[in-house]
Amino acid sequence: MKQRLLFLGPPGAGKGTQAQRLAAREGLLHLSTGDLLRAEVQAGTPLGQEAEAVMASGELVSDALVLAIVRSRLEHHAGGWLLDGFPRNLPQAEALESLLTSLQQRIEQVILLELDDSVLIQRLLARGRADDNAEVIANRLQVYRQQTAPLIAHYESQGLLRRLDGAGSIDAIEERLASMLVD
Ligand code: B4P
Repeated sequence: MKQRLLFLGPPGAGKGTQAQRLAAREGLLHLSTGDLLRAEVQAGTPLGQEAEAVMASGELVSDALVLAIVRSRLEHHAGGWLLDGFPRNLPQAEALESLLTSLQQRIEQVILLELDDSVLIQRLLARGRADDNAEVIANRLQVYRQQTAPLIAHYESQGLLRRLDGAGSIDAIEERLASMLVD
């Protein structure tokens, strides 16, 4: 199976949910920038203090902050990994590519989780995290369309993108994903 993967998709599409399962099953490092940022907020570090208000509004945390987090994790990890929620815009994608070149690694597959807005919104409202209210969700979707969605064409042009239907039960999507990755 491919060992260096990237999960792309709108907020609430199930990136974190599926990434956690796949990484546990395949022994990959699961690197979720959302989880790492929330841990910094929880710990009250200077980085967390900077990120907190940005995350609460649904905007993206600064590229420099996120990159520093990703770099420190990937530099010390020789095995496989699964990036979840990163990159979130073209500058982050370009920075990731130069980091990987310096580490003599490369992305082997990009999985795009696709789901209708109405279902995304229902899932996020049901979760009820601090940034899961109607107004912030609408902003996160707009940020996704403007800043993150251009990555679809970016990775498609590199022949790396596979599309995964994010509708259905968590188990059903996990099965679909597993069969996609053995191809
Ligand atoms: P993230 O933590 O990445 O959150 P997300 O995109 O909203 O969630 P995800 O798609 O992983 O959904 P999940 O599986 O949890 O980002 C949060 C914030 O952090 C961003 O807004 C931004 O401010 C900041 N940030 C993160 N990365 C950044 C970066 N690189 N640069 C700058 N800023 C960054 O699923 C959602 C819910 O649906 C869960 O409750 C789950 O249980 C449920 N669910 C999942 N699959 C389901 C299914 N099949 N059926 C029913 N429910 C399902």
